[in-house]
Amino acid sequence: MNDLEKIKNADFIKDLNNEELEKLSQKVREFIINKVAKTGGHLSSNLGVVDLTIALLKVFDVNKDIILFDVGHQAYTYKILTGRAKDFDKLRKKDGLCGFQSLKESKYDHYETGHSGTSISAGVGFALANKLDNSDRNIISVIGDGSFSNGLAYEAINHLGDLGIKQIIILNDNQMSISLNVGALHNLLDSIRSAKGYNSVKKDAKKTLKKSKIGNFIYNKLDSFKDSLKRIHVRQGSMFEDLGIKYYGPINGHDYKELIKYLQIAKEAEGPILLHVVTQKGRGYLPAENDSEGKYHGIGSFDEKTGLITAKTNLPSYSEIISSYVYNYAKKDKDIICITPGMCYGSKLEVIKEKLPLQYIDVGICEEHALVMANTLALAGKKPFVFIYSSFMQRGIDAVIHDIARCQSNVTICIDRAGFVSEDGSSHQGLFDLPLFYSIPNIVISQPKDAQEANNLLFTALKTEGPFVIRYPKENIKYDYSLAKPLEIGSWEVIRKGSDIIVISYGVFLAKALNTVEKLSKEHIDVMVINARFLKPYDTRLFNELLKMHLPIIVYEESYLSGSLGSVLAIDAQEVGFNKLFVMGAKNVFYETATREELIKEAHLTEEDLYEHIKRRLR
Ligand SMILES: Cc1ncc(C[n+]2csc(CCOP(=O)(O)OP(=O)(O)O)c2C)c(N)n1
Repeated sequence: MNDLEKIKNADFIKDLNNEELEKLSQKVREFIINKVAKTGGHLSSNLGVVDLTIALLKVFDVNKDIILFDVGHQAYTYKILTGRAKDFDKLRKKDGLCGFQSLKESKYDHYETGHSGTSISAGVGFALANKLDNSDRNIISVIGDGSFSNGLAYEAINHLGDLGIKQIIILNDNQMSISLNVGALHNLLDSIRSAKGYNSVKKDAKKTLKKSKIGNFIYNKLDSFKDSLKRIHVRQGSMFEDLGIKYYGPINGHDYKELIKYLQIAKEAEGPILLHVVTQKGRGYLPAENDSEGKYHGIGSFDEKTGLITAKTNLPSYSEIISSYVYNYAKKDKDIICITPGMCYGSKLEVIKEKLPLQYIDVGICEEHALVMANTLALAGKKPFVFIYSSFMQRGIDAVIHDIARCQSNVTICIDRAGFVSEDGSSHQGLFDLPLFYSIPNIVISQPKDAQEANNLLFTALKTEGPFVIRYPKENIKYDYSLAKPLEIGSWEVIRKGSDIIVISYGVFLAKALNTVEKLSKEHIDVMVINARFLKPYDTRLFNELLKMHLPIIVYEESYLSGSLGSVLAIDAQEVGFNKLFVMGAKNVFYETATREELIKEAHLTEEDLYEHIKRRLR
């Protein structure tokens, strides 16, 4: 058993000196690299905050104080040192350790995390409760510079600065979001970091003072002077000061002496305070240190020695396929603008970024802004494509309703990771987008069954007036390229004729349905299969014809049941007195960490489940 696995709580850290803390850092880094190489996980972010986390645990009382990690993806050291090292073999596995901070997992986790930008708001709530309860519990929000670009963080800062209550914000600035960070704020932090301000002033002061005996005395004795250098000479930090939040920085996030000193200052300070801590993403693991793309941010299993990622399949992902088609269209049409809210690597937009820089925009982790901006780009005659994960789309839903749909603008929204999502747990499941979108007027919602249909839908989106959504799951599929054909909006496709029962499905579930149907055909059960590639508007003409066949109909889909295509079809079928339509979809619960296969099984949506369901309806 590794020493770290014996740790029950973090109290022992209080007794360690700086040298021992360094050794602990080393051990924790080795442990993280070793475990993540096997399980996969958020490697680089975690390696960067090892020292900062240990310093936090040294200065603060984890039994009383609240430490909130924004997104929560960088909380591995915190988990290890609060008694969870032994669970790391099951990191991000079913019934194992969550990849983020999670209330259910430990009494040391005080919040449910997974999405970016919540930590300061959540901290304000706890800080207000402190005030009401006269509690001296410290509230510490640790937020990365990528997440700091999120509007939610500023809403909270705006409130906090005005409240003036005690809350500690640690800005963990590693210059990276998933890949290199973007935006004016990033530039500002950049200039603070490299400011001659702090570093050279400190050096100049040292040089000048050390020239004389008395100066030397002053330099050594006036600790407060050295402290104040960090604040006074970094003019840029005044943005926070002007908002009522004390600023200290930049602080070396790998120097225990410096970290502990400033954390102590923060602990003793009155009112809100922000420590700007500079860390190195991927620290201690060369391939991760040298990675500017984001490959080692969230990674599958890899070879610890070489850093090479263990490939599971040679097939491309839907994300790769969609972005390659869009790239082909964008090459020929300068009005196509590809927009990502901080997810270049995940959405596989690297080629577009590199080859068509004028048609590529990364707004940082700002989903609402990405969508509202796309809306006016469209109103101004451009053809924006917004690439966004289903779960992060939740952030932008008002922008779709209030802005895009009401303006009926030509925005294409490519919803990645729609459906069940492996490993990341409840915060990242893509099950809400369809129910959230379905009730929005003026919007086309589609899902391709394969790569060719994805291309057809993208082509159709380009030819269609108004907002157009194409959703696709986190799956690898066969790539093929043939010329795209425009599809009639709302049209479904009869994949297979049959006389016993009808299955309506779409996306990758269609292939599962066809496998089941194949099996049933050997038992002489003849199933009709429909590809409902347009979820909205749907094919009313074909649907009415299906109803007239008076066969049982099963809608088999990868979405929550409430608000799914099936639920809408059931209502419409009932209107005309048809009551043999049944829907197989996800139950209305939060699905936790597991693989896609396990989640589909848990939701009773496997091919076998469909087989049983069909047999039951025919009894
Ligand atoms: C709302 C939302 N959008 C996107 C993401 C995906 N995401 C996870 S971590 C991350 C980068 C965070 O960067 P930063 O806060 O600087 O932390 P670092 O990983 O660099 O430590 C992103 C974009 C998310 N979790 N939540």
